[in-house]
Amino acid sequence: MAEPRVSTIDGKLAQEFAIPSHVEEVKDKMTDFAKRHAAEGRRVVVITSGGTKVPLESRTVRFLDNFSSGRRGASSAEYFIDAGYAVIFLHRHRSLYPYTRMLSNINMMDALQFSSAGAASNSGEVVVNQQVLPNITKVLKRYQEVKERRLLLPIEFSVLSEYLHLLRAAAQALSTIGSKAMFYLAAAVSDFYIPASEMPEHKIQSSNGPLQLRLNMVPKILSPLVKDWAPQAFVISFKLETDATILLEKAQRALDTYRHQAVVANVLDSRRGYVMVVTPETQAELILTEDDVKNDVEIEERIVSNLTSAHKKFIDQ
Ligand code: 9Z3
Repeated sequence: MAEPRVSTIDGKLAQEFAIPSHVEEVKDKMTDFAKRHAAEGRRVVVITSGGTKVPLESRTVRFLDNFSSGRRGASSAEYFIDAGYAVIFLHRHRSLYPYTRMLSNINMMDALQFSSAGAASNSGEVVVNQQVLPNITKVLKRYQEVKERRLLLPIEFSVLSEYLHLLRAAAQALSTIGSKAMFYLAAAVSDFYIPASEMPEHKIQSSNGPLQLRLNMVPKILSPLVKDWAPQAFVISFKLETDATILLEKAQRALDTYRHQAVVANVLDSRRGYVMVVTPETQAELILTEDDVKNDVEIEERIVSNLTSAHKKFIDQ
């Protein structure tokens, strides 16, 4: 049998970005996860979330980071599960996580205490204190149901090379379920990196004077993902700008270039209350009103609702 075609990006990934040792194992896990859920009639979404780290030294002391709290990815994961999807959550280590994000303002040590029986001696059973109990119970119920039904598969990355290889593995794993797969690429991914061959091994010395960096361009991974790795999947990228006037044009340009299904376009400062979902034919503005905000409505609920309907149409066609 002929070898599969190796695109230049596949070659570049192998040469310039360290391959994580567990990538094949993770790919098998993702393939099993996708096939099991698709067989049970569920659609499967890969959500990328959080920012990538780009190391400046191979024994890394310093790195460049892309900004993202992970809230968009984590909250979207919950809404996708509510909509009947199974979720592969490819996220930055220690960024916000589905369900536990709702408890992230609680200090665990303040939430726990010894039960009254052991209180005097500071021993015995540890219980959750009454102030946070209702909140924790509510989140725990949802979390445990998701765990029992095995609807969430978490995969972690920290550095850009891990993100790139794991995303490729996810795309290949989900190519087994065709159009039932969705990619929701909300992670904030670096455009620049230092190739392994040009990276100093040891800590850069400040005694050598001011530091000048020359960074290479990261290969545009969306292109092989759409064309080669998961050509039947429904693919959504995110476009982040700080200048609102160029947002729509940049989103449309991305659609023209990569020929995927939609771009969710947002501006850093207003991203919690306003996004545009841009497709080759349509532009939908999703806006939270003051009342929505008062009622704790999150914009991710609207984004996910818009995209799950579009995915259904895509599959039916
Ligand atoms: C986004 O635009 C996400 O919506 C945010 C979410 C990162 C702004 P938070 O995690 O924020 O809730 O704090 N993600 C994509 C960002 C990105 O890196 N886009 C690049 C670009 O726009 C590459 S596709 O050029």
